[in-house]
Amino acid sequence: MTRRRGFASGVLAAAAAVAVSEALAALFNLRESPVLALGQTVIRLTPGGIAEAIIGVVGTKDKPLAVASVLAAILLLGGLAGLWWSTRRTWSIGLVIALVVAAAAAVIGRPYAYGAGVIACILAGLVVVAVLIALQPGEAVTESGRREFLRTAAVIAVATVIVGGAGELLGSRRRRRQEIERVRESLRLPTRGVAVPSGVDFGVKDQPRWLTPNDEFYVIDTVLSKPLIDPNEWELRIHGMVDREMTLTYQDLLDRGLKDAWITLCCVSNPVGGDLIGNATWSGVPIKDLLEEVGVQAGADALLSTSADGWNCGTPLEALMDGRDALLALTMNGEPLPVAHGFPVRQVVPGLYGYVSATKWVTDWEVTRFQDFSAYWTQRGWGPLGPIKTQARIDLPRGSAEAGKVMVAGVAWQQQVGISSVEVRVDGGPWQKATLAKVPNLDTWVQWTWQWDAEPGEHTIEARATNSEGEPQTSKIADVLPDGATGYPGIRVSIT
Ligand SMILES: Nc1nc2c(c(=O)[nH]1)N[C@H]1C(S)=C(S)[C@@H](COP(=O)(O)O)O[C@H]1N2
Ligand SMILES: [Mo]
Repeated sequence: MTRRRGFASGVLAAAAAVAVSEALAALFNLRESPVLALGQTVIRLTPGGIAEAIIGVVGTKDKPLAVASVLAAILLLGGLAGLWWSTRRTWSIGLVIALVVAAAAAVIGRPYAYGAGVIACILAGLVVVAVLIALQPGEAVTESGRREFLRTAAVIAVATVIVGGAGELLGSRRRRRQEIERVRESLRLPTRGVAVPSGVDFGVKDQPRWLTPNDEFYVIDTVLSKPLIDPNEWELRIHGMVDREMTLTYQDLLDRGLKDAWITLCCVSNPVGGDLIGNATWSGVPIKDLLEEVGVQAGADALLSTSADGWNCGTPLEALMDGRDALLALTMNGEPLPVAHGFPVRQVVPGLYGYVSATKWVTDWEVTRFQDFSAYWTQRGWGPLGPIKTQARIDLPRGSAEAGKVMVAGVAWQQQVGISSVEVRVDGGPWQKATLAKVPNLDTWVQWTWQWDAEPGEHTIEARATNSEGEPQTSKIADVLPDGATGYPGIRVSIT
């Protein structure tokens, strides 16, 4: 095996691996292929100054450039693995494993992490090894060996193109997505939009805004591919312990009129200090009105809602009918729901974690009893009821700051109950009252700030919220499983 052939076989192996991972990404309908995840990670890890310099040169071509650099790096490293294959087999395999691990880490590090993405990375690694074995069977350099090499290489190159092309064709889902996106964008729904009430946002630089933009809103669900539902075909079937079964269309909902509400939605998997929480304006039909229309029968205590993808959850009827803004929502921040957030219709129920209430792409309602079913997450050990716990988060400062006046800022929430105060303490010292911003109702998070006279050194800052019933959040540390994390949020800051 010549060095040139060794290198070429590695480049080809890497190209085949990329084609396979792209095709798998299309097959699994991944939001991002491993190559894209790597590209995004490269962008994220590029120091701000360098990124700015690059953008200064290439302008908005920085994203394609990042992807192209990742591809070039993969092919080059593949070449290296090919070069080493016959002489330094362990190095070669180590390099392939390192690449697979890096790609898998990039996939996992992205907000839309899917197990299938990791599988694609591993299969891509196996493809590299398989191609290297095929191209470097280990015979001496002979003229017939050269011909054999070229023949195998040609077959693999053709296979690579076919697999890559198949990935493109599998992209039929992409067309469907574009189609649904067009329908979605053409909808004009009566909604208040993104109006922000006055006094709710301090406007502190670098603090997340009180109203979370749709494209920054966390996305949590179990689907490998988001359901693509045409609102004209959408239906919600309501049945079970009801007096009159009913099937609703999108137009039926519009005809009933939409109600707007600001509601903070939180994931039970949000760790203390985490960002699986967001606040938006939702508009939809009150769930209570619909349940009253169908007539809930005596003895029922749960609404079992199921989405187009088969996920389900049980919500206490009490929470849906006690008059809170529990909505069958059509819009989010003044737009039709984004596909990732449940287009065309989802539920939003203030005061409950999403896993027991916020069914996206909802298509079926069964009025029933908790004792008669076990829903997706409760089958997996999560609590059946899922009320929101009192919690605070510290957003600022991040990492380090200069001595002197330092702005400590964050949010606190307990939807349906409300927050009456937030306190902050430094290095375990006395609790000090933070200033709260306004809130329009009990259902959103509240921003808080506290001016800190920071002295040089390493410090720990903690916060705790007290709810409107005078109950402070517990200091007891609990894991997210089974029904939500507790404990004071804390950050380490180095003051210079
Ligand atoms: N169909 C469906 N709906 C779902 C889920 C899901 O996995 N599938 N996850 C729930 C969970 S756990 C949460 S926290 C919220 C998240 O909503 P978001 O992705 O719009 O932020 O959706 C809920 N609705
Ligand atoms: Mo969640």
